[in-house]
Amino acid sequence: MSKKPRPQLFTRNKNVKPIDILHFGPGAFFRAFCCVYFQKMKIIKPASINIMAVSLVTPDTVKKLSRQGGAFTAVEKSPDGLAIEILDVIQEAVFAPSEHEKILKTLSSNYLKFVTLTITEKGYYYLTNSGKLNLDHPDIIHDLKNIDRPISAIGYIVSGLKLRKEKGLFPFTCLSCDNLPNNGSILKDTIIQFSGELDKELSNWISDFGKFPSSMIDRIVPKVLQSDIDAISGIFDYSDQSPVFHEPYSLWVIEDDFVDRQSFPLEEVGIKLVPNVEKFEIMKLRCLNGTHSALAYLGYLSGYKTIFDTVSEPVFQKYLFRTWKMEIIPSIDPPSGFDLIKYTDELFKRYSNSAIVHSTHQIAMDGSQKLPQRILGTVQENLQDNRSVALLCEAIAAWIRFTGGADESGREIDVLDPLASEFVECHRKSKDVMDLVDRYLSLNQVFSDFLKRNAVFKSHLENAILRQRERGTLESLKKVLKLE
Ligand code: CS2
Repeated sequence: MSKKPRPQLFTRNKNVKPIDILHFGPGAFFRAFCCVYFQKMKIIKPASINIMAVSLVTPDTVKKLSRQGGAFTAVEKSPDGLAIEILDVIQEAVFAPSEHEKILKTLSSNYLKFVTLTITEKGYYYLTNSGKLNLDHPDIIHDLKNIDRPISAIGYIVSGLKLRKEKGLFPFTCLSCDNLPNNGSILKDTIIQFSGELDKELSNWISDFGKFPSSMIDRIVPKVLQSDIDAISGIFDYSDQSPVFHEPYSLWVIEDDFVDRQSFPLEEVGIKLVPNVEKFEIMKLRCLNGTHSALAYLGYLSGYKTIFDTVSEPVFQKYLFRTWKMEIIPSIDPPSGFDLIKYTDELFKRYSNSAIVHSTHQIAMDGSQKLPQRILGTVQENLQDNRSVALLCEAIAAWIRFTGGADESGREIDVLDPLASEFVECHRKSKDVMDLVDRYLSLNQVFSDFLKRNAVFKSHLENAILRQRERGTLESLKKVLKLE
């Protein structure tokens, strides 16, 4: 343990300072990743890191953080032990439905420099197939009608920018920290489309003066369980109801494109600023998130609860290394200075961290939002360039089976996904495996026109589903990997 905690932070009376960063989505990832960097910045520039953390969906984290004056413990876990740090950069945590006026006031304040977001893929309301904002989504319909009382992050940002324009202020920088390729451009496009529906002049102003740098974020942060909180309570000499747990590794790469960059010592705290982040994002999304999702579906169906358990099985180790070598690495043009073999060897070490309990079920959620950028883009390029796709198709087949809602012993799976009811329909109505694959391929949100029409892709999926059903997932993989 590297640090002795200082319990007075949890009860301190804060001198309220103007908010300079407003964050949407104060879940574990934000707190175990962004806040660790912000804490380091605060040491360099004590006056300038005061965060308002806004939860749009649930009040739980806000309640817990508020009771602790915004402070919480970040616990780094490695097989060698724990390292503990208390982070106190959150000045105020608010639950949006009960504090919308306060949020809009902060968004339109002269002091605010940054709006950061970890709202997960579905929080952007964009259609993966077309890149367009989903104007039919009930939240977007609501916000377009009630821009002074929004419910989505997109609605809040546009409402805040509108107020700033009226006051004659500059926009703030909007920094997306979600696992999407070109997350800054996606955010910008959705904001421009949304504001264009309201007022063309506003959307032109945002387009001219707004800044939406893309970023690549990387740290494994599992969901916090009550059992984790209980397990560590014995080692603190204070009570923390809202700790977060993370691995030692961390990398944050941001495009150097800000409204006001001087305010924050970004590079001094280890953030990499680059002219274009795309190569970093593609490398990370395909090598890390792609195999995370593959291991999540294949591992879950084979009875493994965590990534560590899954990669401890030699068949999955073979699957992982062969998938990287044959199907993922050949599709990537890495950022300069990155060796993809070393990079994936390091990923394997990170997955093998026995102290990190990262559940396959957690990673499996929201697959309809994740697969396009994690796996399907790689498969499409491989098909176009005549490379192998068999191993990644095993993972897509496992996703189709997983989202059917029952595991190999017939136990129910809790499928968490915006398309969950569509998946149930696909399985319920399908006559046979060919029909099932056709029904999945017709999900416009997930599959590109190229993949829908590709016969090789379709037959790989059908064969993989049939084989996995007949032999079980693990035995099926052995066959594909020629291990039997
Ligand atoms: C994971 C990611 O939950 C998931 O879908 O793949 O959260 C992953 O742990 C991070 O992107 C690692 O940087």
